[in-house]
Amino acid sequence: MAHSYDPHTIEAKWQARWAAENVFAAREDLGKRKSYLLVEFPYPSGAGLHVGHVRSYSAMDAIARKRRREGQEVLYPMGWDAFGLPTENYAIKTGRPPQEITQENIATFRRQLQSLGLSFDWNREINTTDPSYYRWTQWIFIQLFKRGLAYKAKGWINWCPSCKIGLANEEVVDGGCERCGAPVEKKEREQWMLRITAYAQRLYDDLDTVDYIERAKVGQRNWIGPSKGAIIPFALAGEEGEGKEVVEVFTTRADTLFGVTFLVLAPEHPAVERLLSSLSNRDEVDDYVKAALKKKDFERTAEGKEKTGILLKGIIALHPATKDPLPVFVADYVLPHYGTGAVMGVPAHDERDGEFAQRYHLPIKQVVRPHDGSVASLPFAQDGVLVNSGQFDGMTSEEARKAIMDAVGGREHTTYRLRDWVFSRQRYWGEPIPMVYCERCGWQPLPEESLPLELPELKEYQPTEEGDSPLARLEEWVRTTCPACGGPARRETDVMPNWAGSSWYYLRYTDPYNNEALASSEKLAYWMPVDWYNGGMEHTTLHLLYSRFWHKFLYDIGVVPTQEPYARRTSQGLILAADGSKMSKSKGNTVNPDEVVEQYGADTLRAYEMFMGPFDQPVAWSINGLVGIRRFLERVWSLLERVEERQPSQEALTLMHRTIKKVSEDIEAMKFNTAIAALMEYTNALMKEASIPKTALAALFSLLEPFAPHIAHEGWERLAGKGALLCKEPWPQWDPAVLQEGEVTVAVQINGKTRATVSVAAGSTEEDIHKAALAHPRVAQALAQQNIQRVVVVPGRVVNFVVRERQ
Ligand code: ANZ
Ligand code: ZN
Repeated sequence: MAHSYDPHTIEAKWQARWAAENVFAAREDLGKRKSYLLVEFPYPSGAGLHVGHVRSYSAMDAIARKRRREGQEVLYPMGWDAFGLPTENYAIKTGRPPQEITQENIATFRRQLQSLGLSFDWNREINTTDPSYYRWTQWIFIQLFKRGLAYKAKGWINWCPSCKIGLANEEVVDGGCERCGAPVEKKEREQWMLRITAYAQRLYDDLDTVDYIERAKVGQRNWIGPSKGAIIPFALAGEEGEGKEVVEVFTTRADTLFGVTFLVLAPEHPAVERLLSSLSNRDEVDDYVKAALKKKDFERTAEGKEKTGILLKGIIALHPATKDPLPVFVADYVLPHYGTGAVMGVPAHDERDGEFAQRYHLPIKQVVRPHDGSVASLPFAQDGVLVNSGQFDGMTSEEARKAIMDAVGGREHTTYRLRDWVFSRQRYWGEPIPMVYCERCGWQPLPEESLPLELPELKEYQPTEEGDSPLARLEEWVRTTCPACGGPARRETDVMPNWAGSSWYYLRYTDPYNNEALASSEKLAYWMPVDWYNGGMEHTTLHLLYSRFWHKFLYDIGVVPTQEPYARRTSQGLILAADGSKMSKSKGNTVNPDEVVEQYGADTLRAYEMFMGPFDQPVAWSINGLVGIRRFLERVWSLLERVEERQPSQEALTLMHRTIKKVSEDIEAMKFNTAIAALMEYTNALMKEASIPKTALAALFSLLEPFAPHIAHEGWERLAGKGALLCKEPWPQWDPAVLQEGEVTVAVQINGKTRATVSVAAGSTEEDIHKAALAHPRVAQALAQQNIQRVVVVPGRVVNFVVRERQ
């Protein structure tokens, strides 16, 4: 066929035209409704673009293209989250500068994205490794520091001995390094920390104000994990009754205080080290503590794992109400960084304490019984009525929690599972932390006017043997003067983690060239918040939470106009390999988008990824599916040969309006697969016509544009005349009147007896008629107790449910 569908020519032509006319540039037009649509910017790895990126980006592109044509001012930007370990590891291996490797990878990613015809506003491209960008990342860090939200602390960090890097808790997966899988160890180190816990409650509460996919909300809530309880002081004493110190415990069950028969400290609890000298078994304790530090949290707390501990000989605790002496243990099932790192042991009501008491033959004292007076098996972990609790007997757990807390000088406290954010990496390829240390003045931020503090160039990117950043070898860079007193000082050599640049990037897109501020308040006022953010579920607890934290902080200091960065969050499902397994480079089962574009065309790839299954569900790659979409586009193309200037039939017109309605609604609901199915149905209906009415075919190209923009533009231009530009045309409207006229009434029968009538669109499929009938309340009720054996549909007339009565 002379005019056969040739995606390569068409795609190159339209990409060039869109770029030349800058058609996707976003402007701050106050007269228009704005729509800020965001997708997660990629890490430009050496592997190139993944088909998973394409799924997310094509989906948002469909929405962006539709909304522009509806008259909205759309910002749909793209950039590079380019600091990170893989590039750095590659630099170590090859000796080439990460800057250079990054530029190459970015060039590949940009070319790949542009070959897909995504309607990004390329004028706003950003790159987190560009000094003009990370200048503002450093600026934000200094603001955090000035307000006490960035601090240096010695702590036990997760340490990957193979990557030689400190890891955040969330980067430890099943006890192994998220990147290389090596078993993670504990190491004590000075680290920069960000006090995200200061925002824990707001991060939790304000989830109620945003529209996030439910599993992202649940994920964040669990991650923040607030737990309301009380802090209760226990005085420690030596053998002779001499006072030692006061240990505070965190408990959610202050009502069980009279059931406390021992006290437990985490091995890392600071009191343990202070008490060591007064213990008669200090060696034994010391050994236990050292062994505990080697274990991972999950090994210490795993359910069913035998609880171990060591009695601190020579020390007792005093029960705060009864003043009875209680034994004190260290035990590794108590974690250092939860609550206060100390627990009151209530074996009758807490499972773990119960196991521990059994193992060490400690008394078990029941102080709560069930409300109904029944005998409870221990441990009894529910609320109930107090017994054996002196003046508190007879109170409910609820009442007693407050009464007992007040009686012993306790206070209310909420503990969070969320930890402060480890913000140091002993590596090179990250933002330099703009701080210097002066013996006289302590940690001082660099003057803001001096930013950016640029990453110096190196010859060697390997961390030092001690696990310090390679920057530590640059003595002449490290040595500097104190901004406060002018005396000698040393620069911080740690760099920021790879989550830093992505914590505020969506703000920079609004004003990417600003040299006075991270973005102007006018631009921020126009564009913020992001109206719709789509990305992967794997970023729910890290990136999404970190960026919400920074945003709230920036709001507090008056930099951004909204409390939340993202009004709405959706998530695409994973694309799996053809056999349903996870795609991975090591398994060699990845699909290279370049090859698909080369073989089938960008429109086929894009439309296929939108058609492959429900957007939020995982789905396996299928060559057959891909080929099916290519055939569909060829069918659409072939319709051009039979166009005629004529009025469409009533039936074709009805179907056209029904398709406009369906596609419009489905795009906003991210039901891209059913939108494309409707376009296929419409195409098949047109195929049956002897000639194709021009308006009907124009509507098809118009509706196809969000999914397959190149063929749609080409088809449109052929119908509308040379130079016509579909993306500047208004989005088609459906006419409710046409849809009404096109309705037919169908009788709904049960075993041949008419029970109701429903009206459906003319030309509805059997399935649609079936569904409409079932949705009728009278029919639904009549069928509720029945076994449907068979459904007979006479399109446009009758639907008959053949049923057998249930026994
Ligand atoms: C006494 C008690 C009695 C407790 C009882 C529970 C039931 P959630 O709900 O997860 O916040 N706990 C406190 N700090 C701990 C730590 N650092 N390591 C391990 N366990 C710790 O759990 C709160 C409960 O976990 C606290 O309440 C404490 O045990 C324990 F019938 O105190 B409870
Ligand atoms: Zn100084």
